[in-house]
Amino acid sequence: MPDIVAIGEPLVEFNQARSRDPSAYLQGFGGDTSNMAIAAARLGAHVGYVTRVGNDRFGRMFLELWSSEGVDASGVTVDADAPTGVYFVAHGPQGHEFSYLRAGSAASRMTPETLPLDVLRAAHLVHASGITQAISSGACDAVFTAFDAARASGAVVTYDPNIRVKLWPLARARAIVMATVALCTWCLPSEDDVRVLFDNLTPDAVIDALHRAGAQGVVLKQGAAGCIVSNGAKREHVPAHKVQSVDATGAGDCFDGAFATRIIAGDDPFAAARYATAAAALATTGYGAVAPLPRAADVDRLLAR
Ligand code: KDG
Repeated sequence: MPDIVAIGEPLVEFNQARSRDPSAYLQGFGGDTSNMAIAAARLGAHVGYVTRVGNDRFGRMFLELWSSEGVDASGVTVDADAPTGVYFVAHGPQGHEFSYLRAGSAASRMTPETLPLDVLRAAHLVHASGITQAISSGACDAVFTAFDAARASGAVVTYDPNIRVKLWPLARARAIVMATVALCTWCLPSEDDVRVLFDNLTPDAVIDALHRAGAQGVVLKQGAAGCIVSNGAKREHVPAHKVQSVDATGAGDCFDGAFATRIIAGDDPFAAARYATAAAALATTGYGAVAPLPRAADVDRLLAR
């Protein structure tokens, strides 16, 4: 049984190519929690993924991808009546922008009843995101059930709010995310997330608020500025590495996968965050969410630089 289990929605990716033709898209793979699982697998963790995919070409492509990446897909169900989701990435002056074709997808038909509870109960770390919760009320309930099961068996719970305002009403997003923060061992928000959750708080005030809401630990991911790690007793800023970034899609997911991998391997959270910061920097050096995810040797090389 896998040590780390992630739950969510995989999306086939069409990423605008940086060619002269803006209508050219490169096909890749995405979906924040699938990205996280693949990142962790590439960094040496034993990872499983829980979702539903359509009985279609894209669903089969994901099953092949997870198999080739060493992600255990025994928690994946093929749904004969709904498609695998898709998203498009466009690149503009404000960075990347996502458009989705995911309403009614197979993954959105997850419910607490469809969860492989045996896989979740055996895991040492369970991960989900606000995107998993935003795709449907059944999937949202499934995250609460999975986190309850993880907490009952003493597993680490990692949670990335990854708030996508296109996917759910703001008031619901804020309410669900803050209710979930109360359940997590490690809350892993980005600066974009905290801008949606709080009005104009300093990073320290954000971390205080997340601890007050019940998070045992917080890592505030600050992109090119690195991250701030707080275990409740101690706080540390981890600077980012300078790399030639071309596309930040999936960098936060890579951080989550690398952080989970090192926590399960026994690192303290500050060392795990240093490692994850290096892994996330490398994830920005190529296009797409999955293709540039680094392997352990790449991260070791950057850390040694
Ligand atoms: O973090 C990258 C993800 O956002 C991307 O792969 C697509 O999961 C995705 C989403 O729903 O935005």
